[in-house]
Amino acid sequence: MGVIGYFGIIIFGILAFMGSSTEAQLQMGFYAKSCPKAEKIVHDFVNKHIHNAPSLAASFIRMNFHDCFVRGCDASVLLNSSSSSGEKPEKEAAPNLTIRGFDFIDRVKSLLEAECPGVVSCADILALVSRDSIVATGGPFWKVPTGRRDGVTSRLSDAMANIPPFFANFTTLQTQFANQGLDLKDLVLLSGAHTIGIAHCSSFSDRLYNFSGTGLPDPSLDSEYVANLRENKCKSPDDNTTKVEMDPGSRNTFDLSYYSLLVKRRGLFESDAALITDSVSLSLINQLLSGSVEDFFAEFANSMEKMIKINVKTGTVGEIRKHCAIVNS
Ligand code: HEM
Ligand SMILES: *[C@@H]1O[C@H](CO)[C@@H](O)[C@H](O)[C@H]1NC(C)=O
Ligand SMILES: *[C@@H]1O[C@H](CO)[C@@H](O)[C@H](O)[C@H]1NC(C)=O
Ligand SMILES: *[C@@H]1O[C@H](CO)[C@@H](O)[C@H](O)[C@H]1NC(C)=O
Ligand SMILES: *[C@@H]1O[C@H](CO)[C@@H](O)[C@H](O)[C@H]1NC(C)=O
Ligand SMILES: CC(=O)N[C@H]1CO[C@H](CO)[C@@H](O)[C@@H]1O
Repeated sequence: MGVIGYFGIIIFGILAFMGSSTEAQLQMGFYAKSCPKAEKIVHDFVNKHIHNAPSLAASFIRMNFHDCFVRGCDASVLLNSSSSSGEKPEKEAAPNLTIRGFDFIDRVKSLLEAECPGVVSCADILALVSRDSIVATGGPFWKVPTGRRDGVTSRLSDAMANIPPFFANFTTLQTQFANQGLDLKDLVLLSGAHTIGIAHCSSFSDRLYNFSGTGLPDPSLDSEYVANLRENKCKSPDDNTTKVEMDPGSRNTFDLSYYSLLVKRRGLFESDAALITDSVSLSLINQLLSGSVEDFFAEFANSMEKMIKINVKTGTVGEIRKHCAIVNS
């Protein structure tokens, strides 16, 4: 064997050593040995029950987003209260006010605890339920490698600091995504999830009635749309109960219409409208609009696959919760 051969072996050895000594990573089918039916149990439950309440798919993908943006994808969003501090949990942060479906996650968890106690994390369950429910309701598929472990802390203040508010401008959005290792393209694509689901008037009524304290509507929101929403939906500035489709007419369909609305100045939140205030972002939107839904799905999947890896806890970090709403004692 020549010198190069020996070097090759040494380098290979070093790489192999580094590979085994670095922290455990997520992998496809992490539970293949420890709980072989885990992913099928989740998939079957979702497919059996999501059709009774298809609007939950929107809530689950949003829950997944909120989870990953706060302390990494560690199911902290599911906790009722923090074990370590007297502080309120993420769930009670204003942006979380309207997340639904916690009981659905709890039911999946109890099936998995019955099958293989203490094995499947709530963080993985949430990531799988989010993906499976979107697919079951006609949306894009993305890969969900597993092996996440659950966190033991959930703080309202972390949620407030990391989840972009509905009034975020472009700079804030870009910064908050960059803080999570996500770029402008991810911002534009993941915001595309607003093609499904609903919002409460309180998330945008300042744009209809009193924008920035001017006493007038937001001039960047299409005036016909403003009139329509004021007449038919959010009839008073302090209505905080009425729900509005974010993508009227196709709130259940994962499609490109969110982006069509944006360029018609009909994005519902300031954060949606902000995406056409930047030229690079606007050109990404126009590119999406000139492509097919399949192209959008593929790009969306890439960004989701990045999002669901944010700061994951693996190996021996964290725990496998017994109940998704409470840390193990
Ligand atoms: C870019 C920053 C984002 C902001 C400022 C934002 C803000 C909001 C707000 C204010 C609501 C309505 C809450 C309500 O009034 O009930 C909402 C709903 C929703 N968001 Fe976002 N969001 C953002 C990004 C995302 C991302 C990344 C996803 C998922 C990948 C997502 C998925 C959803 C979905 C599906 C709904 C509808 C929920 C339902 O129907 O229950 N959002 N978002
Ligand atoms: C968590 O809180 C919710 C609502 O406050 C409650 O319904 C649920 O029973 C709690 N779960 C646990 C396990 O304590
Ligand atoms: C965006 O919002 C942030 C935080 O509210 C603010 O500090 C900043 O000046 C705003 N940027 C622009 C360009 O309006
Ligand atoms: C609009 O908001 C400003 C500042 O919050 C407030 O002083 C003013 O009274 C509001 N105007 C109306 C018409 O509600
Ligand atoms: C909703 O509005 C009502 C009446 O304006 C108010 O009493 C209530 O506290 C509001 N709820 C929230 C969650 O802001
Ligand atoms: C149900 C819930 O989580 N409510 C809380 C949401 O956030 C608001 C404002 O921060 C709190 O006042 C609610 O108690």
